[in-house]
Amino acid sequence: MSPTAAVSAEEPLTAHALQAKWQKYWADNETFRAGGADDTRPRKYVLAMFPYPSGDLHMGHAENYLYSDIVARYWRHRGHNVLNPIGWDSFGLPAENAAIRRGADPREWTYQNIAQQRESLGDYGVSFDWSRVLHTSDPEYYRWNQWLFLKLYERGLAYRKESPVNWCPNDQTVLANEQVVDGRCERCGAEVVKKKLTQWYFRITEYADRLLDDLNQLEGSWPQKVLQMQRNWIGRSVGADVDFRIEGREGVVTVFSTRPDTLHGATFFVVAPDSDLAAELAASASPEVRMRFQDYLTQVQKTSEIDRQSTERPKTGVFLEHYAINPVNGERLPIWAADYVLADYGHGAVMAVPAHDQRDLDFARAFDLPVKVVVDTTAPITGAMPVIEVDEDGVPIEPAGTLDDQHPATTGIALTGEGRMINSGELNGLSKRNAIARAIEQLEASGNGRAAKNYRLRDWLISRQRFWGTPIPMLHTTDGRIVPVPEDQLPVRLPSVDGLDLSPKGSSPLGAAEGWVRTVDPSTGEPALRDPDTMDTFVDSSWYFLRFLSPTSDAVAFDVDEARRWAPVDSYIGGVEHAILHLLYARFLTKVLFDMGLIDFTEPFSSLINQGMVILNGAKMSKSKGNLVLFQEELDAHGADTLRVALAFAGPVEDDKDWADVSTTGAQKFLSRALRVAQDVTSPVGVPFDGGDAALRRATHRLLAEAPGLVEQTKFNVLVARLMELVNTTRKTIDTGAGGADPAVREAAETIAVMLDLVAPHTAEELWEILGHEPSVGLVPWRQADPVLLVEDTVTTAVQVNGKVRATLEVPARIGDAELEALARADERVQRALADKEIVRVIVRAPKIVNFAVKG
Ligand code: ANZ
Repeated sequence: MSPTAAVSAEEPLTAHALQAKWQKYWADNETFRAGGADDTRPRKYVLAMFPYPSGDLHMGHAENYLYSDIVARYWRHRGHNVLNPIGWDSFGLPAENAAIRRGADPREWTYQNIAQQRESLGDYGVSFDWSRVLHTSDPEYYRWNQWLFLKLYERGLAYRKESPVNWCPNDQTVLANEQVVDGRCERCGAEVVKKKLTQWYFRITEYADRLLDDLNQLEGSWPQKVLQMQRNWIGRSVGADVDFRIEGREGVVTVFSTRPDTLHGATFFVVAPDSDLAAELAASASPEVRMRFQDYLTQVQKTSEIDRQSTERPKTGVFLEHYAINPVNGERLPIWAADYVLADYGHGAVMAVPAHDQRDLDFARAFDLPVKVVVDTTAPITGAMPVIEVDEDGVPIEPAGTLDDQHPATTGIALTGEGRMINSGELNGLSKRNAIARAIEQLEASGNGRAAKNYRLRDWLISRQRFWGTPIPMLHTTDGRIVPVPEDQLPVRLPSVDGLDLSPKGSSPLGAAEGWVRTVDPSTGEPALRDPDTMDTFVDSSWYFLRFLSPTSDAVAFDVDEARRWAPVDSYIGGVEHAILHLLYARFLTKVLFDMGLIDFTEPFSSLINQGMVILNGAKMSKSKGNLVLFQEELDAHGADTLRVALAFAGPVEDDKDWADVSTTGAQKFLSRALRVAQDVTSPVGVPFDGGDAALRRATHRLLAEAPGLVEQTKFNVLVARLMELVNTTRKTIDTGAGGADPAVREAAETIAVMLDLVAPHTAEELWEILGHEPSVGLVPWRQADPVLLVEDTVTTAVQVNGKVRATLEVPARIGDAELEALARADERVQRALADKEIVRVIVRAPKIVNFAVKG
């Protein structure tokens, strides 16, 4: 063909022309715009975690937005009014760091990247409602972060305190505990140190119980692994606070213990070396101990929390020459400073019970401290009758040994199991569980303690000393008061970056924006300074799903009626890297908004889908390794539909997918085959389907019946496999059966077009048009399977015993060998024929024959 020849009508469109054609149609017709308040269809809110605009999209995004698109498209076909919005999580350090490197404005970098990502997502054919786009770095959005902050402040849930914080010396910023991985900054890898600073916090700990208990609502709808990670992160422990006096000191020192039953077994007392108490006690010790303590403290401050808790490290510590008095028996317990006790958990001090706690035992053995057993774990605890266990020959099994054999001081293994109390006064004879309850009663009665709970969860540190974030809407007056910016003065906009030095230096660059930071206290007219810190970007993403419901409102953060209609999110889709923080914060804010009476639900995401990663040759892709597969490049090379089919087919949603094993060629062939099938249909639109090829009709209806379950259980790869099968079966019928005129062929081709829309929407629209229909296929309802066509064909099987037919059975034509054998064995006539005989061999040839060879 000459290069100047016009494209003929028969020549198939290239993938890119197909994309352009249908994307224009969708945009012009706003095909995927969510229906408004008057839309009576049931609603579904489908949301993929919104992207951070750092450079190009990668293959992880390709996967994420494909899966959410499959779910969104599916519900439209099922007659739902679907909301599937997109926005950008566009504040944060990478923009600021890029701006520092290039001396540019973080805004430019951010909004350029957003434009590029937006184009890629458009090219990919995702059915977003493009009328609702939001960017968290727009003042129209972050204004509501500030509003939320003020609401939390009013409720006592936002507060300021001085405390040791995680400090990244490289990024010169504070990090939340969650952003410290193995003692290093999650972002840059620098070793994190502790620094005392005054910071803003959200009081998430006040919601700890609800955050934990409400996870039960999500059982079965969230991945088990994520539920467990949330539970561990909150880390509720139940036990008692016990008050100890210290000899020669006023007042009491409280310890938290999950095992108040073991109080009589306490043989020493440990305080965190970096606690105020340790410093106080060391100060009144001998000069030698004071020095030893100082050296030890210096060493401890360099040790990460993870290492401090490691059971592998030898135990270290310093005796502080002081004694605590055990409130239950008056015993003197030597007080040690040791790093396995953490300053900011419980009360930063423990009663050490080496017989029943492994850490205490390791310490006791290292420093030769006494070990006193108070729970006999060899004693039976089930009732008065000892249970004698016997082995399979009826010989009694030797008891596990006596307490002497198992003494922790000799074995080095703490006794942590069930047992009966000994050496514990009134508690003697009780089981561990009853003894815990009894010990708490005694502590409460004597005034020496009380029931208590403890959480691993800490309050959420939200202030950052950086530019590219939401300014905290608070003012500092000259007389030292802190006052909120009145709501009607929001947003507090970020100043221009001109003239500001953004490089990290330990205080916020905003503090140097003279014209911005100097203002007046609106209630007095006196001069005041703005708080120069900005908010952690996790604040932005903790409520964005609500903003999508009324993204342009300048009257409210979100419209409460819209929230009643749409929220909570029905399906939330994203990577498991957000299993803890983002989800926990969104859950927290949701509960706060519920308490404010603004929403009527307490969990933001009714179901959660976590996708696996896209890796390359077994390795995680990363810029630094230079093994990145770029989304836009793949899109340019293969076209959206091929890429989408290849990814959907690559494996189960939650599994990692190795791009090296993904076949775009296979995907592309499948799509061409589907197109040819549609082109070969010659029957007219509207032809009645009954009377066509029966086998093909059954295949079509089997898929109609099976597909909803496959999508709802996120088995997208199986759905693609089934579609491939149906395309092949249809091809065969065209080639060998009644040809393209058979109505069953049209029925199959139309079914393929409508289902293919989930994974390959451009091709599906084209199929639908070729088949003579009006667009959009994306809104065509999925047909119901005809039950009559689901009844399987049956055949007659002969069941023989030594070659003689003993029974005949009607069985499904597609039965497997094992199933058929089981049916044969269950038949009464066969059982009679087999009675008392030994079966030596069974030959099964499903679905026709079963033969039992027997002896005797
Ligand atoms: C006495 C005892 C006896 C304990 C026993 C355990 C077993 P979880 O379950 O993690 O909450 N503990 C308390 N505060 C601590 C701190 N700041 N740093 C390190 N350890 C601390 O652990 C609670 C238990 O950890 C508490 O119960 C306390 O030791 C210790 F047989 O008290 B236990």
